[in-house]
Amino acid sequence: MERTLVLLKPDCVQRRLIGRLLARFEDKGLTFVALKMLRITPELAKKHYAEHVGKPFYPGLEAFITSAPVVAVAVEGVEAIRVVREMLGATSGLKAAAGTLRGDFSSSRQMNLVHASDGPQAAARELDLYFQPNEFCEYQPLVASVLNAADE
Ligand code: FUP
Repeated sequence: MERTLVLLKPDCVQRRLIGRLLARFEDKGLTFVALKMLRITPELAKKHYAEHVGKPFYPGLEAFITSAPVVAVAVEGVEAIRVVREMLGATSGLKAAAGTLRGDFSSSRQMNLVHASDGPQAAARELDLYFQPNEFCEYQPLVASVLNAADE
């Protein structure tokens, strides 16, 4: 089992796509174990996008990510980090394959609707940025026995 951070970005919230995008993760069989709406501050943006601070596109990226609320979700599942990244598609909605979230709903590199952690280290760091330890809800999904074989 892995946990990864999914962020539904301001364009997703503004376009009323929260429900449709969250449904895709549930349809896949992934489990939400924490979920909140929040407004990202410039300080949090600099932590989240630490690797991009200082790049030419960063000021625009920060203005965008702080422009409206986001929805942060801790998503759990077998190989969830890779599976979720593949569900998103390539960074730019113009290049993302049809069938992916960005490929189906976005035509932009910046306004690409959704973020997901790109590896185990990023997942741990990003989940810690958005959630306190006591905000994770532990429960046994009753559908688990029909989503995966016992040895998967
Ligand atoms: P991803 O891992 O797919 O979220 O993409 P990156 O970490 O490469 O980029 C982070 C965010 O910066 C993306 F949502 C898109 C945005 N970005 C730009 O707005 N302009 C650029 O030139 C590159 C990235």
